[in-house]
Amino acid sequence: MTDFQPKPEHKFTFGLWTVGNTGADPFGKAVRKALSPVEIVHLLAEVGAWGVNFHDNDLVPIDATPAQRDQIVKDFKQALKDTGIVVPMATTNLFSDPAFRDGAFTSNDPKVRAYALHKTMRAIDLGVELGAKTYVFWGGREGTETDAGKSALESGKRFAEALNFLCEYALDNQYDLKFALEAKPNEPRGDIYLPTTGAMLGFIATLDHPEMVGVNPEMAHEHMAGLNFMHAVAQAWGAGKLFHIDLNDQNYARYDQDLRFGSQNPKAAFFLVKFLEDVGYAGSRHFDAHAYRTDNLDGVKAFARGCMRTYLILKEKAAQFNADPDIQALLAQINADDGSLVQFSGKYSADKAKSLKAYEFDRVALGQRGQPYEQLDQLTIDLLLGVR
Ligand code: GLT
Ligand code: MN
Ligand code: MN
Repeated sequence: MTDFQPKPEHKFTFGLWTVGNTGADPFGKAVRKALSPVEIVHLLAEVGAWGVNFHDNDLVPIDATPAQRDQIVKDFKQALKDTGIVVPMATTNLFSDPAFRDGAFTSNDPKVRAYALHKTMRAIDLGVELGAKTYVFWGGREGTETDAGKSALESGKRFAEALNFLCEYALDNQYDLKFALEAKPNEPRGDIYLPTTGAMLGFIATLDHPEMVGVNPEMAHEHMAGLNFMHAVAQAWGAGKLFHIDLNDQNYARYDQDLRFGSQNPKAAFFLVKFLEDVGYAGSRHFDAHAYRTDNLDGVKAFARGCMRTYLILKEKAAQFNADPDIQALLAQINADDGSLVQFSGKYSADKAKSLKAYEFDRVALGQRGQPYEQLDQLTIDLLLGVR
């Protein structure tokens, strides 16, 4: 049993916008005081995080003068130096300003599309200056409420054109940077384009530099779409595209809740952590969530500590699952293979196809084999509930 204390090697990160969340929502004002980026860096160090991520305007207000920008960046760098907190990821706010009311890269207004590129290039420069190696694109306003006036086909082309431009920009500047696309089905738009991680993976293959672009799947976003998050992550991993991950929680079919990691559906969180640890995912574990609106600053710290603690508890549970003799015996039974049809596995050949077509299967016998998934799942539940 470990003490579940976060350490730098766990690569736990938070966005400035996560622990900095003031609790404002569409129905009510802020309930917590806004913390400065420097205060947030110190808070993250206090709770034991490894890194901090930010949108350009989380750090530098959109209307800051160049002199103000320089001072803010200087103070932020000093806070990073004082605490040892690093910046693994950065991103652009392409959703808050009224200019982006109909999207950024997919806006019907070419001036807005040009401004979105301008803003993103500057934000990339800022991220790289602070050490970011991953650059996230979350197209929160890239979508519609009505399809009467915005072409989904044209929007896809515009989005691709923007990403192609920005890949060239990063290459031209010799930035050591990868892009990670984050899907979300809806909110703030009625429908957001490329609504799932699977859709993003298909889209990436159409880009000019697919090798530079991967995904940033978010647990809550896949849950909003009613999907199994771990399956999406597995597909991304299998494609070599898991460049980043946003961990949080979410009740299915609700508004965008961004709950503390593992707080809503610990079983799904367990299988996710088990997956990441089993395959050896080495990137950031970024918690894109925030404290309940009911809570004050102490609650924000409890929230941040809780995300990391739950991850580490589930990591230990995953190791326990892998070492449990009863669980492993069931898994061996489930995956048993007597090798009698090995000649049909693997790559295609004409001979193989011919003999497989001619082979006589005992279909009824195939249908009689059951699987002990009930037993295995109950052992998993016993383990998660702490009686194993
Ligand atoms: C916003 C969104 C998140 C994204 C952030 C990155 S901003 O909070 O809800 O899911 O990851 O732009
Ligand atoms: Mn979210
Ligand atoms: Mn996110």
